[in-house]
Amino acid sequence: MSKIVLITGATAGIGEACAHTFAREKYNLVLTGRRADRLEKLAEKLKAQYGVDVMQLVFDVEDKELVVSKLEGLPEHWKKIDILINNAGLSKGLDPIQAGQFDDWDTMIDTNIKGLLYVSKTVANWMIANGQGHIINMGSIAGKEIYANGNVYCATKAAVDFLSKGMRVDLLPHDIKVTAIHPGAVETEFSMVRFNGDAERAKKVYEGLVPLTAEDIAETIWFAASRPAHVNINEMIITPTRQANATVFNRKV
Ligand code: NDP
Ligand code: 8X3
Repeated sequence: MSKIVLITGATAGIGEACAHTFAREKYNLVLTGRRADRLEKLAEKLKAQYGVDVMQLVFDVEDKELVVSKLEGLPEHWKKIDILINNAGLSKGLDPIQAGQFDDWDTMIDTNIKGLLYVSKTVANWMIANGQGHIINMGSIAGKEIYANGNVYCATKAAVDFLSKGMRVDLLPHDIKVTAIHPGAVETEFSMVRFNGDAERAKKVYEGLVPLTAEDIAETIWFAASRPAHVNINEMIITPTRQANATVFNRKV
Protein backbone atom coordinates (compact mmCIF):
# COMPACT_ATOMS: atom_id res chain seq x y z
CA MET A 1 0.00 0.00 0.00
CA SER A 2 1.27 3.48 -0.84
CA LYS A 3 2.44 5.68 1.98
CA ILE A 4 0.67 8.96 2.77
CA VAL A 5 2.18 12.39 3.37
CA LEU A 6 0.20 15.39 4.65
CA ILE A 7 1.70 18.73 3.65
CA THR A 8 0.38 22.03 5.03
CA GLY A 9 0.87 25.11 2.88
CA ALA A 10 1.12 23.17 -0.38
CA THR A 11 -0.20 25.97 -2.61
CA ALA A 12 3.19 27.63 -3.09
CA GLY A 13 6.92 27.54 -2.45
CA ILE A 14 8.44 24.82 -0.31
CA GLY A 15 5.14 23.01 0.34
CA GLU A 16 4.34 22.80 -3.36
CA ALA A 17 7.87 21.56 -4.14
CA CYS A 18 7.49 18.90 -1.42
CA ALA A 19 4.22 17.78 -3.03
CA HIS A 20 6.10 17.16 -6.30
CA THR A 21 8.97 15.37 -4.59
CA PHE A 22 6.77 13.03 -2.55
CA ALA A 23 4.47 12.37 -5.54
CA ARG A 24 7.57 11.44 -7.54
CA GLU A 25 8.36 8.96 -4.75
CA LYS A 26 4.83 7.53 -5.14
CA TYR A 27 3.35 8.83 -1.90
CA ASN A 28 -0.35 9.60 -1.84
CA LEU A 29 -0.85 13.15 -0.67
CA VAL A 30 -3.11 15.19 1.59
CA LEU A 31 -2.49 18.79 0.54
CA THR A 32 -3.70 21.81 2.48
CA GLY A 33 -3.77 25.57 2.07
CA ARG A 34 -6.24 28.46 1.86
CA ARG A 35 -6.18 28.92 -1.93
CA ALA A 36 -8.54 26.24 -3.22
CA ASP A 37 -7.92 26.99 -6.90
CA ARG A 38 -4.20 26.39 -6.54
CA LEU A 39 -4.72 23.16 -4.61
CA GLU A 40 -7.10 21.93 -7.30
CA LYS A 41 -4.62 22.64 -10.13
CA LEU A 42 -1.74 21.07 -8.23
CA ALA A 43 -3.76 17.96 -7.39
CA GLU A 44 -4.77 17.46 -11.03
CA LYS A 45 -1.17 17.89 -12.17
CA LEU A 46 0.26 15.43 -9.63
CA LYS A 47 -2.38 12.80 -10.35
CA ALA A 48 -1.73 13.04 -14.09
CA GLN A 49 2.07 13.22 -13.84
CA TYR A 50 2.73 10.62 -11.13
CA GLY A 51 -0.44 8.50 -10.91
CA VAL A 52 -0.84 9.18 -7.18
CA ASP A 53 -4.02 9.86 -5.17
CA VAL A 54 -4.47 13.35 -3.77
CA MET A 55 -6.88 14.75 -1.17
CA GLN A 56 -7.26 18.51 -0.91
CA LEU A 57 -8.24 20.20 2.35
CA VAL A 58 -8.89 23.92 2.25
CA PHE A 59 -8.45 25.59 5.63
CA ASP A 60 -6.72 28.40 7.42
CA VAL A 61 -4.41 26.83 10.03
CA GLU A 62 -5.27 29.71 12.39
CA ASP A 63 -8.85 28.43 12.70
CA LYS A 64 -8.70 25.75 15.39
CA GLU A 65 -12.23 24.37 14.90
CA LEU A 66 -11.89 24.30 11.11
CA VAL A 67 -8.48 22.59 11.25
CA VAL A 68 -9.80 19.83 13.48
CA SER A 69 -13.08 19.35 11.61
CA LYS A 70 -11.44 19.27 8.16
CA LEU A 71 -8.79 16.79 9.32
CA GLU A 72 -11.26 14.61 11.24
CA GLY A 73 -13.51 14.64 8.15
CA LEU A 74 -10.92 12.71 6.12
CA PRO A 75 -11.99 9.18 5.19
CA GLU A 76 -10.50 6.71 7.71
CA HIS A 77 -7.96 5.20 5.30
CA TRP A 78 -6.55 8.68 4.63
CA LYS A 79 -5.80 9.10 8.33
CA LYS A 80 -2.96 6.59 8.14
CA ILE A 81 -0.52 9.46 7.69
CA ASP A 82 3.10 8.31 7.51
CA ILE A 83 4.64 11.78 7.27
CA LEU A 84 3.33 15.18 8.34
CA ILE A 85 5.15 18.19 6.92
CA ASN A 86 4.18 21.22 9.02
CA ASN A 87 5.17 23.79 6.41
CA ALA A 88 2.43 26.45 6.38
CA GLY A 89 3.90 29.66 7.69
CA LEU A 90 4.68 33.25 6.96
CA SER A 91 6.25 36.48 8.06
CA LYS A 92 4.49 39.83 8.11
CA GLY A 93 6.50 43.03 8.31
CA LEU A 94 10.07 43.80 9.27
CA ASP A 95 9.84 46.55 11.86
CA PRO A 96 11.51 47.34 15.18
CA ILE A 97 9.49 46.07 18.12
CA GLN A 98 8.21 49.54 19.01
CA ALA A 99 6.75 49.96 15.51
CA GLY A 100 5.35 46.46 15.01
CA GLN A 101 1.71 45.94 14.05
CA PHE A 102 -0.48 43.94 16.44
CA ASP A 103 -2.29 42.33 13.48
CA ASP A 104 1.00 41.16 11.97
CA TRP A 105 2.08 39.68 15.30
CA ASP A 106 -1.24 37.88 15.73
CA THR A 107 -1.05 36.45 12.20
CA MET A 108 2.50 35.13 12.65
CA ILE A 109 1.87 33.67 16.11
CA ASP A 110 -1.49 32.16 15.12
CA THR A 111 -0.11 30.65 11.92
CA ASN A 112 3.45 29.62 12.70
CA ILE A 113 2.92 28.41 16.27
CA LYS A 114 -0.73 27.78 17.02
CA GLY A 115 -1.64 26.45 13.56
CA LEU A 116 1.27 24.04 13.67
CA LEU A 117 0.08 22.84 17.08
CA TYR A 118 -3.54 22.28 15.98
CA VAL A 119 -2.48 20.15 13.01
CA SER A 120 0.20 18.31 15.00
CA LYS A 121 -2.05 17.25 17.87
CA THR A 122 -4.66 15.78 15.54
CA VAL A 123 -2.20 13.94 13.31
CA ALA A 124 0.06 12.81 16.18
CA ASN A 125 -2.90 10.95 17.69
CA TRP A 126 -3.45 9.11 14.40
CA MET A 127 0.27 8.27 14.24
CA ILE A 128 0.14 6.94 17.81
CA ALA A 129 -2.81 4.72 16.83
CA ASN A 130 -0.84 3.55 13.77
CA GLY A 131 2.26 2.82 15.86
CA GLN A 132 4.58 4.94 13.72
CA GLY A 133 5.03 8.26 11.94
CA HIS A 134 7.33 11.16 11.14
CA ILE A 135 6.63 14.83 11.82
CA ILE A 136 8.77 17.32 9.91
CA ASN A 137 8.49 20.92 11.09
CA MET A 138 9.57 23.96 9.05
CA GLY A 139 11.66 26.10 11.34
CA SER A 140 14.08 28.67 10.01
CA ILE A 141 17.54 30.04 10.53
CA ALA A 142 15.47 32.91 11.97
CA GLY A 143 14.61 30.62 14.87
CA LYS A 144 18.26 29.90 15.56
CA GLU A 145 19.53 33.48 15.54
CA ILE A 146 17.87 36.87 15.78
CA TYR A 147 18.25 39.55 13.12
CA ALA A 148 17.33 43.23 13.30
CA ASN A 149 13.56 43.79 13.11
CA GLY A 150 12.91 40.04 12.88
CA ASN A 151 11.67 40.00 16.51
CA VAL A 152 8.26 38.28 16.36
CA TYR A 153 8.90 36.16 13.23
CA CYS A 154 12.19 34.96 14.74
CA ALA A 155 10.39 34.20 18.02
CA THR A 156 7.75 32.10 16.24
CA LYS A 157 10.47 30.06 14.54
CA ALA A 158 12.39 29.70 17.84
CA ALA A 159 9.11 28.30 19.16
CA VAL A 160 9.03 25.80 16.28
CA ASP A 161 12.58 24.78 17.20
CA PHE A 162 11.59 24.13 20.82
CA LEU A 163 8.27 22.53 19.94
CA SER A 164 10.16 20.14 17.68
CA LYS A 165 12.44 19.20 20.57
CA GLY A 166 9.45 18.79 22.87
CA MET A 167 7.54 16.66 20.36
CA ARG A 168 10.60 14.45 19.91
CA VAL A 169 10.61 13.70 23.64
CA ASP A 170 6.84 13.30 24.06
CA LEU A 171 6.41 11.09 21.00
CA LEU A 172 9.50 8.96 21.64
CA PRO A 173 7.53 6.14 23.34
CA HIS A 174 5.36 5.90 20.21
CA ASP A 175 8.19 5.44 17.68
CA ILE A 176 7.35 8.73 16.01
CA LYS A 177 10.27 10.61 14.48
CA VAL A 178 10.46 14.40 14.68
CA THR A 179 12.70 16.49 12.43
CA ALA A 180 13.10 20.26 12.22
CA ILE A 181 14.30 21.88 8.99
CA HIS A 182 15.86 25.34 9.32
CA PRO A 183 16.50 27.05 5.97
CA GLY A 184 18.16 30.37 5.29
CA ALA A 185 17.14 32.42 2.25
CA VAL A 186 14.81 30.49 -0.09
CA GLU A 187 13.30 32.47 -2.96
CA THR A 188 9.54 31.83 -2.86
CA GLU A 189 6.47 34.00 -2.23
CA PHE A 190 7.76 34.43 1.33
CA SER A 191 9.21 37.94 0.95
CA MET A 192 6.26 39.14 -1.15
CA VAL A 193 3.99 38.09 1.70
CA ARG A 194 6.27 39.69 4.29
CA PHE A 195 6.27 43.00 2.40
CA ASN A 196 2.59 42.90 1.41
CA GLY A 197 3.25 42.51 -2.32
CA ASP A 198 6.09 45.06 -2.62
CA ALA A 199 8.03 43.24 -5.37
CA GLU A 200 11.00 45.64 -5.36
CA ARG A 201 11.59 45.16 -1.64
CA ALA A 202 11.10 41.41 -1.92
CA LYS A 203 13.64 41.18 -4.75
CA LYS A 204 16.29 42.96 -2.68
CA VAL A 205 16.26 40.16 -0.08
CA TYR A 206 17.90 37.83 -2.62
CA GLU A 207 20.07 40.39 -4.46
CA GLY A 208 23.61 39.22 -5.08
CA LEU A 209 22.94 35.79 -3.62
CA VAL A 210 22.17 32.59 -5.38
CA PRO A 211 19.26 31.85 -3.06
CA LEU A 212 18.02 28.39 -2.24
CA THR A 213 15.08 27.14 -4.27
CA ALA A 214 11.99 25.50 -2.86
CA GLU A 215 13.19 22.32 -4.59
CA ASP A 216 16.50 22.43 -2.66
CA ILE A 217 14.51 22.30 0.58
CA ALA A 218 12.09 19.66 -0.69
CA GLU A 219 15.05 17.40 -1.52
CA THR A 220 16.51 18.00 1.96
CA ILE A 221 13.18 17.06 3.50
CA TRP A 222 13.05 13.96 1.31
CA PHE A 223 16.51 12.98 2.56
CA ALA A 224 15.29 13.20 6.18
CA ALA A 225 12.09 11.35 5.32
CA SER A 226 13.81 8.53 3.47
CA ARG A 227 16.31 7.41 6.14
CA PRO A 228 15.92 3.84 7.44
CA ALA A 229 13.40 3.26 10.27
CA HIS A 230 16.10 3.29 12.98
CA VAL A 231 17.56 6.67 11.92
CA ASN A 232 16.12 10.07 12.85
CA ILE A 233 17.51 13.34 11.55
CA ASN A 234 16.84 15.70 14.48
CA GLU A 235 17.43 18.91 12.57
CA MET A 236 19.17 20.47 9.61
CA ILE A 237 20.23 24.06 8.89
CA ILE A 238 20.55 24.80 5.18
CA THR A 239 21.76 28.10 3.72
CA PRO A 240 22.80 29.37 0.31
CA THR A 241 26.56 29.12 -0.11
CA ARG A 242 26.69 32.93 0.08
CA GLN A 243 24.93 33.01 3.47
CA ALA A 244 26.98 32.18 6.60
CA ASN A 245 24.24 32.69 9.21
CA ALA A 246 21.11 34.76 9.74
CA THR A 247 22.93 38.08 9.27
CA VAL A 248 26.16 37.55 7.31
CA PHE A 249 25.87 37.44 3.52
CA ASN A 250 28.37 37.59 0.69
CA ARG A 251 26.38 39.53 -1.87
CA LYS A 252 27.97 39.85 -5.31
CA VAL A 253 26.13 42.47 -7.30
P1 NDP B 1 5.36 30.76 0.53
O1 NDP B 1 4.76 32.08 0.88
O2 NDP B 1 5.80 30.54 -0.86
O3 NDP B 1 4.35 29.59 0.95
C1 NDP B 1 3.70 29.61 2.19
C2 NDP B 1 2.63 28.54 2.23
O4 NDP B 1 2.01 28.57 3.52
C3 NDP B 1 1.55 28.76 1.20
O5 NDP B 1 1.19 27.53 0.63
C4 NDP B 1 0.40 29.31 2.02
O6 NDP B 1 -0.83 28.87 1.46
C5 NDP B 1 0.62 28.64 3.37
N1 NDP B 1 0.00 29.39 4.45
C6 NDP B 1 0.38 30.60 4.93
N2 NDP B 1 -0.46 30.99 5.90
C7 NDP B 1 -1.39 30.03 6.02
C8 NDP B 1 -2.53 29.86 6.84
N3 NDP B 1 -2.89 30.78 7.75
N4 NDP B 1 -3.29 28.75 6.71
C9 NDP B 1 -2.93 27.82 5.80
N5 NDP B 1 -1.87 27.90 5.00
C10 NDP B 1 -1.11 29.01 5.10
O7 NDP B 1 6.58 30.58 1.55
P2 NDP B 1 7.67 29.42 1.74
O8 NDP B 1 7.38 28.27 0.89
O9 NDP B 1 8.98 30.06 1.63
O10 NDP B 1 7.43 29.09 3.27
C11 NDP B 1 7.10 27.80 3.75
C12 NDP B 1 7.62 27.67 5.17
O11 NDP B 1 9.03 27.77 5.16
C13 NDP B 1 7.12 28.74 6.13
O12 NDP B 1 6.84 28.13 7.37
C14 NDP B 1 8.30 29.69 6.24
O13 NDP B 1 8.30 30.38 7.46
C15 NDP B 1 9.45 28.70 6.14
N6 NDP B 1 10.73 29.26 5.75
C16 NDP B 1 10.86 29.97 4.59
C17 NDP B 1 12.11 30.47 4.25
C18 NDP B 1 12.31 31.34 3.04
O14 NDP B 1 13.36 32.02 2.94
N7 NDP B 1 11.39 31.34 2.06
C19 NDP B 1 13.29 30.21 5.06
C20 NDP B 1 13.03 29.48 6.27
C21 NDP B 1 11.80 28.99 6.58
P3 NDP B 1 -2.14 29.76 1.26
O15 NDP B 1 -1.70 31.19 1.11
O16 NDP B 1 -2.79 29.20 0.04
O17 NDP B 1 -2.92 29.49 2.49
C1 8X3 C 1 12.93 32.84 6.41
C2 8X3 C 1 14.38 33.15 6.39
O1 8X3 C 1 16.10 34.83 7.23
O2 8X3 C 1 14.26 35.67 5.85
O3 8X3 C 1 12.60 32.17 7.58
O4 8X3 C 1 13.88 35.00 8.11
S1 8X3 C 1 14.66 34.74 6.94
